[in-house]
Amino acid sequence: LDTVTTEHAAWLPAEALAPIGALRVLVLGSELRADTVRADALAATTRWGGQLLDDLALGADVVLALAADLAGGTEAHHPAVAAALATGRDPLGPEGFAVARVDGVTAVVAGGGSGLLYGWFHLVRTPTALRGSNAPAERHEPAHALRMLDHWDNVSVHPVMGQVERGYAGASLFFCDGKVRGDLSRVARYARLLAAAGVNRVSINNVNVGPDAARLLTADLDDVRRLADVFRPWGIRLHLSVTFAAPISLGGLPTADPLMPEVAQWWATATAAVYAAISDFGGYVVKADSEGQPGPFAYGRNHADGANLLARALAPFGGIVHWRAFVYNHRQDWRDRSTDRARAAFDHFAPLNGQFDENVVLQVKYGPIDFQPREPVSPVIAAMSATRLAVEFQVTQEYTGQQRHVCYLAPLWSEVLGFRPWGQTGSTVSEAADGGVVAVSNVGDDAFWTGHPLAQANLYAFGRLAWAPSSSPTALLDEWIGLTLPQASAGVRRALHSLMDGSWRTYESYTAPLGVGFMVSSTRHHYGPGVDSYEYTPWGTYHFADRDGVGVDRTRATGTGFAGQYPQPWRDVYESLETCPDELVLFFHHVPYGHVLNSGSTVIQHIYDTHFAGVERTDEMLREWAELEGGVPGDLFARVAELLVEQDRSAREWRDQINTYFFRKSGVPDAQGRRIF
Ligand code: BDP
Repeated sequence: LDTVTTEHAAWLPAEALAPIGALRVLVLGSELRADTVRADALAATTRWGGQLLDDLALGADVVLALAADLAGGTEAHHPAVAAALATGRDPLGPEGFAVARVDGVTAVVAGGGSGLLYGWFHLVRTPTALRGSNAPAERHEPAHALRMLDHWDNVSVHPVMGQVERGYAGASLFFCDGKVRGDLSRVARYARLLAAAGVNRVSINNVNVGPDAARLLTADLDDVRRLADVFRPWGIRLHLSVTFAAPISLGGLPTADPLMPEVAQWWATATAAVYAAISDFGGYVVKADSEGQPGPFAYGRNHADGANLLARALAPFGGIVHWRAFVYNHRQDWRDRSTDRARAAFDHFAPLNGQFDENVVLQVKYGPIDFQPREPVSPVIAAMSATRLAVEFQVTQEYTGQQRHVCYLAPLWSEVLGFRPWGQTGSTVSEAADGGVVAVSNVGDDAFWTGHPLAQANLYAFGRLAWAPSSSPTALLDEWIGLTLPQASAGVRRALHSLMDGSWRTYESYTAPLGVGFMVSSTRHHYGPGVDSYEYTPWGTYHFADRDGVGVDRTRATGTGFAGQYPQPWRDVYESLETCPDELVLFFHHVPYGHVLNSGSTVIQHIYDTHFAGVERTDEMLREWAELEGGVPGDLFARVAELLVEQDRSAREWRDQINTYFFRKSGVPDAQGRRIF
């Protein structure tokens, strides 16, 4: 029996457990080893089922047990344990657990060490599971076996991108001065944080692999092992981003051609060395033939050849290669309207469906372009029925306010996960993503972890949605608020909820309109408005605004044909102006400013109205936050207050530039006569 201390806390602050108080916890874990589940987290004691009743007689409030340890029939156990055991006939998976409360005892029965840990976190965030009357037994299993965070951390500071590419929370938690940190105590706390959210995989380095990072695979393996050792007790396996050119840059071979036997041999040897150091290593993440990264195209090979090369090196050890579908030509001729960046991933990958090895996971960004606040779901997801597939989100807020703006993204991810690419009777994106859910991390060495303290909610909600994709984003927000600010009054919690809940749509309202995307500043690294920043560049994200209209014609009839990459019903829904949802109208169609949306408003008036409303809302958010002074910790209050001032300023800048731009292009005045410039 062990008394729980705050050291066992789940989500951020140590006081998260305070409302729970001292509990006597009995852990039955004959199979638990220190390397499976952190010993001090679960205070593992070895007890066999036969002794359980006696132990409970000593007065435990909570019992955590591995199903395999509960010998004998249910009658041999306390009714709480028996009720948990009776939740289903199938054995619990290694991460699954069942929980029940009977006669003042709460029992968690788990399928494996990770399941016990997740069961424990479940109790911490569900205080009613620990107090009061009997509660019906519940069984919890993750919807996705793979719930992964990708870090875009550079080992050395990159001259343009800094230490963390698209990182807005300080420097890397893992690397400092060109190598893995000596002191990994903060990483251990981070691992606990991720486990509390349900994340079970991390890739530690940037998909754009610099020379220092490339060496993690070989010369610096021992340092990678140290990191893996820190993550392992929390049920988290480590992955590495690798460069496709490694056989040349690290191995000294003249080629990285995936069909050359010496190249395959090099990968096999390097991979065997990785597993000799880290037996539960997760696998490789690869960005190939994209934005300057090397890949199979250089040798006239396709991406199945490339992915299978690495997959075969990993297969003997049970490893996976996450092969990213983010492949497009960033040197296109902007005057050539027949090229369309949105088409690229489908054009490259759909013909390869069925050609990937079983341990290849094709990692697909949720939209066809690049993590915009509003995009249709990528058609690649529906095109790869015979390929394992992971959907990729961006928790780091590259295009959604860079952790200076409040932008709670769970509603966006939830919409994507619940979208049905084959129509109402078909599966959801979440169901199609049999290779799991992946996101780019938003964490750094910042004191609040995420720069903007409220951006923590995105990290938390990502993990929870990956575990249970049909969770309500609103409920997850409350869960995060409760765990993060356990001392806050109900009024403060409500205010915080109202500030954050609609913030993604607020952000959308004052930035690029109606799904057109990418009107961001290129010179300021995607922060703030840049109305024509990308319009005449080869990167290929255009809005085509002129005096008559705006939007990208992606129809089959007259445009790039992108709409035809969807199965029915979506190809027709998007093709037709009548049925295309308003929020995506400029993604799929080029329309006159006077075009009347389904909402009844014209495109130009919609632009004016949403941009004025967006700033009204950020003004209000400033006022709402001011009222929370004293209700939340002082450092948190000050940091958020300062950032809300910046958000409000930036929202005004967006409003003024977007409205002025479209007023000058169209010459159409605001119907309400507001001052535009
Ligand atoms: C884009 C980022 C770039 C990343 C790229 C990727 O701007 O920094 O390298 O995505 O996903 O959104 O590889």
